[in-house]
Amino acid sequence: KTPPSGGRGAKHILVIPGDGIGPEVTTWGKAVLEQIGKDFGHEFTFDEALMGHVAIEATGNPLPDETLAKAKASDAILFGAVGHAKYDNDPSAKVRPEQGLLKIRKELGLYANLRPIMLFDELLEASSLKPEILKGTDILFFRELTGDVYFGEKKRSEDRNTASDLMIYSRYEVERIAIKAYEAARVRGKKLCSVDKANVLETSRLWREVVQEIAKNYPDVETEHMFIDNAAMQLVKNPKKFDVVLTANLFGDILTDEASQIAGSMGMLASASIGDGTGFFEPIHGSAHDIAGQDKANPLASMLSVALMLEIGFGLKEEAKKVTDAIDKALKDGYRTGDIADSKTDKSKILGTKAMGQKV
Ligand code: GGG
Repeated sequence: KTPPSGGRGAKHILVIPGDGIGPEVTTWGKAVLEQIGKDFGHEFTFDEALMGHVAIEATGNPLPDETLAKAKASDAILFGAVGHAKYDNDPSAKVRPEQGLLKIRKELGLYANLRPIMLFDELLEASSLKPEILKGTDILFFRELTGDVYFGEKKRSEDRNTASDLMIYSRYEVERIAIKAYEAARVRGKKLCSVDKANVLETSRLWREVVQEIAKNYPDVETEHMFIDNAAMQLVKNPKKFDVVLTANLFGDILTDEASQIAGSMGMLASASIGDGTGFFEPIHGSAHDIAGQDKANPLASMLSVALMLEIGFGLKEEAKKVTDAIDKALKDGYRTGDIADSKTDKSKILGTKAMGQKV
């Protein structure tokens, strides 16, 4: 979406804090938007809605109709996280927080989940990988978001001893995300790696066939096809070899958690989900109930999600850069949350969620 009058039109943002650390981190994402609004003279208006465990508790539904209606009427959505340990330990639970997230993605037609692996130089030491392997890594994942085993039919036999999740993709679903990924590759490093398991899975054979067809329209982009097991290994062995990575829902979910270790922590990775309607911006991390309400969560992924909202959602590049520059400055000044601190961090500069948000 391009904002009217040179980026000065009013934008209505729905904040869905969700569960666990979601409310703590989205507070700081929203604060970034308010500050950018003041600095650049943009008008951002806000509303809030329930999703996940908090919505189940309040209404019995992980995605209440009111939330969906508000989401459809907004210009962008800032989301925190969903999940609760209660459901993880109860496999028989029929209503689960994650159903809200999957449903809103489907309802809004958010089929492309962009997950940039941005490496701040100051965090090279915080990573589990060697700095010389990491330096210069810049990857943009395209995770397909509305297909795969997440949405295929789920079954349990009558005796409850056999279970199945249908992995299903259509040509159209692969085509539309492949085009989005190739368009991005064209203006980035002109390299695209499509990740699948075509030696075993029929869905992956369709995936590869479609990507090969789309590739013909992008002769300027170098295409590589890689099996998921090899990609998982290459990602930690030689992350610099990747530019745009295109993959399915399940593989993308797993690979990007792995890739968060390149950036130093799950608390550093933001995402943008785009497609047919309103853009949806969220950190890739979950609800982290073990640290919820303790002022320990890293708010930077939520703030970086706002940078993606500004750039991808509203076309406000300068404003987005101001956000990433402010985060870079806080890190250069030595400030860290616990998840990105290492043995060399000045202990007095290890901050809680609130203090880190204020520094930025
Ligand atoms: N902010 C991401 C989040 O809440 N993740 C929890 C979750 O269940 N995610 C499932 C998914 O991303 O497919």
